[in-house]
Amino acid sequence: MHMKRSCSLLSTLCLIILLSTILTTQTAAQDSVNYDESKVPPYTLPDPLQLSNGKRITTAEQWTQQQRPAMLKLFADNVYGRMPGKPQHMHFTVNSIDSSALAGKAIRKQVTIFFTQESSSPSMELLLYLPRSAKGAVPVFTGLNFDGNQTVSNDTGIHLSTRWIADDPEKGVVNNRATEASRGTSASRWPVEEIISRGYGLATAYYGDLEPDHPEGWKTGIRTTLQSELNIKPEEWGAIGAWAWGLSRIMDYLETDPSVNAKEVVITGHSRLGKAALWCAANDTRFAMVVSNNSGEGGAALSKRWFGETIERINTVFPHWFCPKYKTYNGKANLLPVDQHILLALMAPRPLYVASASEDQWADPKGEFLSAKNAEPVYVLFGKKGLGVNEMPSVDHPVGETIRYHIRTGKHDITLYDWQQYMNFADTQFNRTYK
Ligand code: GTR
Repeated sequence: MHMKRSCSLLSTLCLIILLSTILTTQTAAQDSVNYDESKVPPYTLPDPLQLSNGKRITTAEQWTQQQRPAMLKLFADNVYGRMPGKPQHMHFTVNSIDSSALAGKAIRKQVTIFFTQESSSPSMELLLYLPRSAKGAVPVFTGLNFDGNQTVSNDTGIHLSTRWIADDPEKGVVNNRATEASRGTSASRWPVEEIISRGYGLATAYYGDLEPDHPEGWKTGIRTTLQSELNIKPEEWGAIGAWAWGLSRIMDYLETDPSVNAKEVVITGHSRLGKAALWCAANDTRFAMVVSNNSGEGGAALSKRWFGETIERINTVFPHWFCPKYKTYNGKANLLPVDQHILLALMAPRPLYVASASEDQWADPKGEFLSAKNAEPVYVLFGKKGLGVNEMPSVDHPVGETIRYHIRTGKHDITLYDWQQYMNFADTQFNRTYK
């Protein structure tokens, strides 16, 4: 009797231990981050050339007419949410022009992009530098910045952002507001003088003008303030969608500025803003060239490859970035009908540069390379060559023709080295002669 009781007690205990082990292993498997190449399990990537009826496309026309819209919709439905169009009554106000900025080398314009016809309406502040010596309209690099326009240069003529910015006293952001001390704090990421001296313009805006980057940010950002204007509910898209949408509004302005060659605008972005740049360029083919700098998970990196950041981690730490449906793929990347190589393929046939950094394992450099590699078949439809190599190049050795890739030595960042490669690539693509 006694024996029997202790036996059943023992088996209950065993069962409890077994169950809790299963549970913790499961949570650990989903939560854990893998940095070991030998532990990457096999995965299957969806074929960008395969139609939903199983047939394969073989021409650029089929891609453009059928497959491209279908793929774009899969990303909207499952990853980033719906992308609304241009608001009907947008308008621009040029607030200041300085024709001898940066020691006389540049023209600096500051423009408010109003999203409705009201001048009290939601808006974003655009900072535009143009080379003063330019003879005609110039090609322009554009991208959002993390901490306000005044952080990109020590140029004291830049208006201080008045919006909410994540606190960072060391970078001059106190009580969520920019102070004078914030000027130039991101200058290493924006080599304005170098860009200007190579004959390019630079257009940038603070991403928080569109949506402050925190889980409650949507309440004060455009997903709320423009919901009736754009006819979209806040939960139909995410913060990355809102930032991407803002990049298209920058293009709307650039198209109106005669100093800008709107046919040669390069969209760029670092990290989360690289994700936004890719999603924008997938939707908006007015951008002539696309640059993804260390954009990682939800950007250039493959999601189905278990290495570095995962869908579950990104959705947990940044619940506001993607559409709600994306959370259903937490721990289930294999069920996603797309992967990020198809997002990269949506850039075709436009020149695309994907860049990683050797110490940025979180963003999975190899996953970014493989994603670029697997976008190639779509470029081939257009008669364009992609990377031209099958293995990752060594550090600081850019490769590729219409799709280019490098892995830079160093940390998660955007540096002068990165910018130089992007400008070299743009020179080639736009037939410019600077050397
Ligand atoms: C990280 C995030 C990455 C990347 C990065 C950044 O914390 O996990 O996906 O977006 O932030 O934007 O700097």
